[in-house]
Amino acid sequence: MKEDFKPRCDDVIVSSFPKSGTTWLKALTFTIMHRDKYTFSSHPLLKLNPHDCVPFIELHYSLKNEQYLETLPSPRVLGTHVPYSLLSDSIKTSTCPIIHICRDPKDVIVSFWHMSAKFDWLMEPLSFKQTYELFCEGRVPTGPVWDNVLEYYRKSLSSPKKILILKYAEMLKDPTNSVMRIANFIGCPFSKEEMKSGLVEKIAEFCSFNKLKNFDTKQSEGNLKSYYYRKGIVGDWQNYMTPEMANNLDKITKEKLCDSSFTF
Ligand code: PAP
Repeated sequence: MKEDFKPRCDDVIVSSFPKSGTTWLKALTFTIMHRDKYTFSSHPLLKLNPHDCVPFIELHYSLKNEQYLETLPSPRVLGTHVPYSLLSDSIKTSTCPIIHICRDPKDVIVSFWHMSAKFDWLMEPLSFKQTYELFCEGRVPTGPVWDNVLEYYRKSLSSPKKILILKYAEMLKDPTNSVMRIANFIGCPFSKEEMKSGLVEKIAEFCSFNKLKNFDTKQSEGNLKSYYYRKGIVGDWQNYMTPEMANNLDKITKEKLCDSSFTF
């Protein structure tokens, strides 16, 4: 992927550390970008998981099925969990915008642990404590969670037109504002007429947790709904971590972020 992938100039890339809200961001970006093409009553997301509408670039390379990406019509929305430093130069130097979503590592760990338990055919299930410890050590897929967001964050400071950072908790508080920010960032802002018609709110509602979770989508083996929709809230870590575990992780997070102005 690093050597071979060539973005198109009208691609939009959504990036994230796993379990940070990727599915949601994919649904929002796809719906915003294709709002002239699909009505809500005949929308692909009614039948397809957002991950089937917005494929992960690296997944198709790992399956040796990268040609699939070429078959998608423009403009494409593509996803990646790859850290910024490992992205291809062709993506970094292209004009295509990157939207990065991030989330409090405490909630990421909980979400990740629930997801990993579903992969018992691939790996021995880990206890929550084991998962927590591996996260604290940074020994997790796609690298330490702090480095992942910091790489994108630092780049967004020097190239604000290239990278937009969105925070899961802020998006949950004000989803319509997030819809507007995404639309402005990818260069298709809402017109006055669209805003008056309530389209921004309708898109936020269409991509809300309860809506996406309950659409009667086709469930392929690799894309079961239960992988991507669980609770969709902020603060579920309180049901899994002792105050000591939470304080310890917050301390590590603070240390890792101390050279930056970034907070989750
Ligand atoms: P992925 O890395 O496997 O693609 P990702 O979509 O990044 O997963 O994260 C899944 C989390 O986003 C889940 O969080 P939870 O386990 O704490 O519940 C999932 O519930 C949440 N999520 C999915 N869709 C939405 C949505 N529309 N609004 C808010 N949260 C959502």
